[in-house]
Order: sequence, then C-alpha cells, then structure tokens
Amino acid sequence: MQFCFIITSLLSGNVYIFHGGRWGAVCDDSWDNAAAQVVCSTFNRSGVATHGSKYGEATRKFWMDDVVCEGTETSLSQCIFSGWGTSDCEASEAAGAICQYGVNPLTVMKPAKSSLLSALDNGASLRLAGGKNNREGRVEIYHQEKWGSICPDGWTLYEAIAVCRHLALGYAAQALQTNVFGSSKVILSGVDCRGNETNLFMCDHQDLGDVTCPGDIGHVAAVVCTDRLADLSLDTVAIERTAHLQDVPMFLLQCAMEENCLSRSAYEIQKSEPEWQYETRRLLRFTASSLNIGNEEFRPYLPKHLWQWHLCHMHYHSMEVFATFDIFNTTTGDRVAEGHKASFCLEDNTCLPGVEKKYSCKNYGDQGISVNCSDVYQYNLDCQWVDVTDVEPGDYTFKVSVNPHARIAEQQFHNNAASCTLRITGTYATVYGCTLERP
Ligand SMILES: *[C@@H]1O[C@H](CO)[C@@H](O)[C@H](O)[C@H]1NC(C)=O
Ligand SMILES: *[C@@H]1O[C@H](CO)[C@@H](O)[C@H](O)[C@H]1NC(C)=O
Ligand SMILES: *[C@@H]1O[C@H](CO)[C@@H](O)[C@H](O)[C@H]1NC(C)=O
Ligand SMILES: *[C@@H]1O[C@H](CO)[C@@H](O)[C@H](O)[C@H]1NC(C)=O
Ligand SMILES: [Ca+2]
Repeated sequence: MQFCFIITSLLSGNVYIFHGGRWGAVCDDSWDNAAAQVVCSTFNRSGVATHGSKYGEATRKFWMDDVVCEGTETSLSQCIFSGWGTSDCEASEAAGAICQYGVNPLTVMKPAKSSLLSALDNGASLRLAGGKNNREGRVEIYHQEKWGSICPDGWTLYEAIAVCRHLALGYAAQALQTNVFGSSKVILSGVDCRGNETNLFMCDHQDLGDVTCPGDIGHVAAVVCTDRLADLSLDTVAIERTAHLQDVPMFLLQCAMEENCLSRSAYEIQKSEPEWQYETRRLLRFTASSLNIGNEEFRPYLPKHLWQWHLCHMHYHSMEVFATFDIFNTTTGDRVAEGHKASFCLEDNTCLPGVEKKYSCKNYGDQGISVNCSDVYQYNLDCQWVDVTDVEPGDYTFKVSVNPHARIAEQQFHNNAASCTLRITGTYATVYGCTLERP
C-alpha cells in the first residue's frame, strides 16, 4: 500500500492513495482516528484524523469515501469503504492525517477510558446552551463550580442520544461539532457512549478539567434533540429462516461484479482465467428486512439530485452504505468475508395492516421507509449475499447491520444489527442464535 502526503511536513497532510495506476484523494466522511492510524502505522506513528481539506483542497479525484477502519488494518483498502471511485465529495472534503512521534500507536488508538461518573464531583450537572430553543445547543458540564464545554473529537449520535435522554428531551436528531451555539472552555474530552445509557455520566471519557482538544479552535460538542424519529429494527427471524448457500456461475454475476458484490478473488480469476465465466462462486444468501418502529419516516442521507443511477439494477441509490454484512472468526474477531452491497434503494415493501405504502423506487420515486413499514431485501436479489467462496468450513459469527455508521438519526441503534452463529460445511450453511445489538 502506498500513501502520499502533499503539502506541509512529511508526516502530516491530506492522504492520497495509489490504486489502479493513479493517486486519488480520500473523502472525510466517516474518517476518524482509527483510519488515520492505518495510514500512520506505516511510519510507526500514532494517527490523528483531520477533516475538511485541512491541508488544502483535494488535487486529485476521490478514490475512497466512507472509510471505516478498526485501526489494526495494514492498509486502507482493508477497511470498509464505498468502493473505488464511488464518492459524492467536494474538493473541500479531503481526509488527512497527522502522524505523531513517540507514542505506541495502539495505546493512542484505543486510549484507556474511564467512567465519567466516578471522575465528576457531587454537584455535577448537564445543560444545553446557546440554542434558539431549549432542545438544541452546545453541551455544557458543571464541574468544580464552573460550566465548560466538551471536546468535539469523536462526538457522534451515540453520545448525543445519552445527552437527550439525560435531559429528558427525547431522541438525538443531530450530533454536531460546531461553534454555531457559541463555545466555552473545553473541560471534558473523549466522551464515549454505547448509545444505550440513560445519562451522559454513565459514559466513558478521556480527560476532565485541563484537557487537550485536537479539533478546530472554538468548535465544541452540540446536539439537537427531538420527540420524533425513525427507528429501524432488523428482523432476525427472517435472516435465520432464509440463509442458505448457492453456487452460481460467474457469467450470471456480471452486474454484481460491476457493483463490487463479490470478494477479491473473483476479480483475480476474471483477470487470470480465460474461461472465468464458467467458474462458480459460493454465495451465502439471506433476507434482510427492517421495520420502522419509530414515529417518523426514515429518509435517505443524500438529497435526490445526488442519487446515483445504477444501470445494471435499474434504480437510483440514495445512500452510500445502508447495510453491511460481515463474517468474523469468532475467536479472533478477524473479518473473513464481507458483503460489498454498497447502496440501496429505500422503499416501503410491506406494511403492517392499515398502513398505506408511500415510498417506491420506481420512476425516480421518493425514497424512504414509512412508520410501520418494512424495507425488505429478499434473499434472491442481486448482491443480497456474502461471497463465501474462500471461507473454510467451520463456525463463524455472522453480523448484519443496517444504517451501520449511524449516518441517519434513529431513536436507538441497539436494534440495528444482528449477530448470529453461522455454520458452514462443505455442502450447506445454517444461521442461528441471532441477537440484536449495536452495529
Ligand atoms: C516504533 O516506535 C516505538 C516507540 O517510539 C519504538 O519503541 C519502536 O522501536 C519502533 N519500532 C520500529 C519498527 O521502528
Ligand atoms: C449497553 O449495551 C452494552 C452492550 O453493547 C451492555 O454491555 C451494557 O450493559 C448496556 N448498558 C445498559 C445501561 O443497558
Ligand atoms: C404503528 O404500529 C403501532 C403498533 O402496532 C401502533 O401503536 C402505531 O399507532 C402505528 N403507527 C402508525 C403511524 O401507523
Ligand atoms: C479462527 O482463528 C483461529 C486462530 O487463527 C484458527 O485456529 C481457527 O481455525 C479460526 N476459525 C475458523 C472457523 O476458521
Ligand atoms: Ca434502530
């Protein structure tokens, strides 16, 4: 893997990646310290992510977008991303990294965090400040007789959910890193919630009091709370009931190949074997269905004019990543296979009795999932699978997640992923014991 930094010093700058014979930029959507760590590990340094073309506008086309890494990958291409060259980013959205000296990368990447509750004094309190109404504002903590702000680094909907619950303001519609609600001295950093806490003080944190906050000066953590939000809930029974193996010759998979729905070895075979069309792929197919149990419609992240027309499948894709399917080695946690279905068309496929379907993907229709309706991806659809051709027989963990990066706000995320046992033998596969959890 080759990286290159342009401008500034040798070990900080916008990240460019070499692929397919050319350099390309990386978009900052979903870009975080774990991703920067993958870049900086090459130099045995710890990585801090930068956003918004901090080192100048991207001078090349974007090669990668929505890059999500664990931090231990040896190259960015092993992270989840939306596919080579698939990006809706502007030149002002380049991802960058600062590779720092001297610290063990792994301890920086996963800093020891501790309970916020035990660090705060007895009189600790929480409020929103600077908003136009009492449901929005920067988040302030009262500690040692002073109000202070929260460092926005790593501030996501998971933390915002805990704030809105804490203040009995409902659900988190937005988690912001901003100065539009003003700012005050930052006294808390590294706040980290699971998203199921009823109180922000139940979350972990990094530092309290004198803190270093690497983000932009004046930007602090802020939230917008609401009573009305969508809440997708994944159907675990449908996954267990429908999962099965199918062997398919590659000449039937050309559309799927164009959409990156097969694993890497398929593309290698296509290059090296003259008769590649007659090779077969082994697919783990299953139905993924999510019901909107919230009290508001689930609407796509991208505005309509940015939807992409996918010729092969003859519909528009309104969201870069709506679902991820992964197979992990249960013991080591290593990902052994992943589904590459990058985008979806959101619609009301089935609704509870008495509820009328509103959204349809046909004819550039509006996309969304109405309350009490399900968006169903039947096991027989193209790309609704994980390519398991290279997976050895054995027991694995199979994880399906919808809205996996929490890009669209929901009431809760603890029903967005199913974690299941997958048994693969030489001839069949079963999926059982699915439990709902966080993506
Ligand atoms: C990496 O950095 C650490 C800490 O600075 C140092 O102890 C170690 O020897 C370095 N490893 C290599 C391969 O340079
Ligand atoms: C939140 O979920 C985690 C698992 O993701 C669990 O270990 C923890 O007990 C839950 N906390 C609460 C307050 O329910
Ligand atoms: C959705 O279904 C629930 C439970 O069946 C019901 O209480 C609620 O009123 C329904 N909401 C809408 C908007 O149909
Ligand atoms: C998981 O990884 C361990 C350690 O590398 C290996 O021994 C085991 O066979 C793997 N499990 C499966 C099901 O492949
Ligand atoms: Ca949900």
